[in-house]
Amino acid sequence: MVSLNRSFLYGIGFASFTWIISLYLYFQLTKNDIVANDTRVQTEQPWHKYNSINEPSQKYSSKDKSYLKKGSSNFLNSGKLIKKLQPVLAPPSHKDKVEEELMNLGIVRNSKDQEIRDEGYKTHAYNVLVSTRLGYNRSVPDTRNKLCKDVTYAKGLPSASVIICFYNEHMPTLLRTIHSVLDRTPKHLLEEILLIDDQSDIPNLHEDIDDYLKKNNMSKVKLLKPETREGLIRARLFGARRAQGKVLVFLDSHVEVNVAWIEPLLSRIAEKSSTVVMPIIDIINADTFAYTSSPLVRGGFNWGLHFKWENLPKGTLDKNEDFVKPIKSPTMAGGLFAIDKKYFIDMGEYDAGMNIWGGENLEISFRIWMCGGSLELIPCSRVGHVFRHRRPYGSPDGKDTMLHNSLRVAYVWMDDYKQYFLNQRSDAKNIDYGDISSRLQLRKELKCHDFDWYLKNVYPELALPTDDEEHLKKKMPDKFQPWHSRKRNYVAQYQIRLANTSLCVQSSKDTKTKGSSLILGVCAKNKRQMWYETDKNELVLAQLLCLQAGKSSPILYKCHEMGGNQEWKHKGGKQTPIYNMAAGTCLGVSKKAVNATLTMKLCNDPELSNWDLVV
Ligand code: UD2
Ligand code: MN
Repeated sequence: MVSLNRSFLYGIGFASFTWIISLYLYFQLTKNDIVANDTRVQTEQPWHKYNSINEPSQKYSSKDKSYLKKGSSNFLNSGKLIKKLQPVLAPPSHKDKVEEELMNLGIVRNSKDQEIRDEGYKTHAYNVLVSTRLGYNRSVPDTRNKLCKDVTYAKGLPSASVIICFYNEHMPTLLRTIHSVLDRTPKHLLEEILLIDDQSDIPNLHEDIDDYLKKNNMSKVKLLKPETREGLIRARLFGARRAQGKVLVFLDSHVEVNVAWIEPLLSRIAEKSSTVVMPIIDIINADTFAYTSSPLVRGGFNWGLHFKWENLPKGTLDKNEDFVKPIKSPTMAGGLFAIDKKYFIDMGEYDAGMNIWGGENLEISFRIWMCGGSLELIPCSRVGHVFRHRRPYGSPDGKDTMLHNSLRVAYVWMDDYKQYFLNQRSDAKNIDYGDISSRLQLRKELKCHDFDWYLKNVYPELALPTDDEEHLKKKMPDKFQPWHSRKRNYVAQYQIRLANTSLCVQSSKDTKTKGSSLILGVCAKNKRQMWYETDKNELVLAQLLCLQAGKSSPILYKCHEMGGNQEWKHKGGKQTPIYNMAAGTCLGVSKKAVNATLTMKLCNDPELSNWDLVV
């Protein structure tokens, strides 16, 4: 106790001492530039600052003026200091921003970085360079509707077991998933995190995770491993059967949960144990790890039995309160949901005859609705998920497990409607989908509605292949709200000239040809050289196609509006690098000559990667 007090006093003493020094430095620096200090802190840990929960917009919109509004404007508008301070306190100009970006996350500094990045894409299908550099505890923008902040939840919510199964997940990404849960879940609501290693074969991955958990005393996290590779469906079952919590929460192994994510889920289950609830799945860009808000969309499917996102039926979001209320959804995406543990068991858990990946999400969705439960989206609960462009693993026997699993869904749950699926999949004829008798038995015991009931009552908007035009018209038009405005906002227009030359970037073919490369041409004011910058940092040639980073060279491609390889940062004016964060490299050229092809280069060669933006 005494020694504790003493060190406490030393602590205060030390703190005061550093405080005095800071004051001294403050006065010294005022003579020059008092906020330089501030800026330095920002640039050393840039993500710390711009991913801060309260300032979500600072990172991705270089035109954002919110920087000015945050506390500094009054100070700026008064006193003689203003002239001296402004350049530093002003909203980050393109210059500051680019320098920040260049120094951080995505940048490929050398061939070692390039190798890590390339290997990472092969094994994980996302940018591990960025993910590693983000660390384990970044904050994410609070993407909830403002009204969510006023909602209060009852005391005594049930506790949850969070079940995360993984196969060959990238360790820092998995650890960030775990830390986000530990950091943003009230302790008393988190019974445990069950990590199910589905026989990953990355050398030492299991041991390294185990070590990390032990070294950091993370006793709430239990690392388990089934004896064989089970696939995500049976791996989740393996976890669920060992869970101690009252509610099971399933998550993928590359997610980050948002502020107050679990309370609204648990609260809804506490109200009614037969509701299965899902957070809104926000988007973590696989190339940049940018965290962005998802619009409110619900789950549907098509007759190939593929899950799809779709707009909410008209009228779902009429009033303000509708943005915090549960929203019914015909299906779930599969990865992220919470369910009462007893209800999960009574309802027949998962179909353990399903392998590796696919189909289980529609199976559990149909089952919940048809057998008396309901499936809801909870708008105040948000969890970001890394959406990859491809799945980086297959099944051990090379079989199409999605087809195998979908056949089980069709034969157990879809009655005569399964024919629509089978008509689409002629390759399904001779596939052995295993024994489904116990699942048919379950359907009988639970006295479930038939599939016709489901379509009429839960998903009347789904078009049937037999619908005539009139039916289709009734189902489709005006039923859905547009949630994605396609209007493009141009903020600047310029030619891109290689610094100290009279050569400008132009399309190698005409401006309409998708996939064409870029070359240098003698600067001339024609549309093949006219670039339009959008508010999403896209560079659109002649207002038609977007500049897109490739592995070794950029191309012109249809604008996809997802950032990443079509998002370019520069400091404006003259002598600027043009940086693509997804690629981690800069726009460059192999030589200073007419017809030289544009390439993606490390950003450290000003001769061949500095540009003037000529208005
Ligand atoms: C979506 C779901 C996913 C699952 C899948 C259909 C979301 C966000 N994700 O695909 O949860 O429902 O649709 O089956 O809704 N894994 C294993 N063992 C395996 C294969 C995968 O443990 O053999 C793990 C994997 O590491 C990951 C999870 O299962 O944590 C889901 O796999 P995914 O991320 O490849 O699936 P995703 O998001 O494409
Ligand atoms: Mn996933």
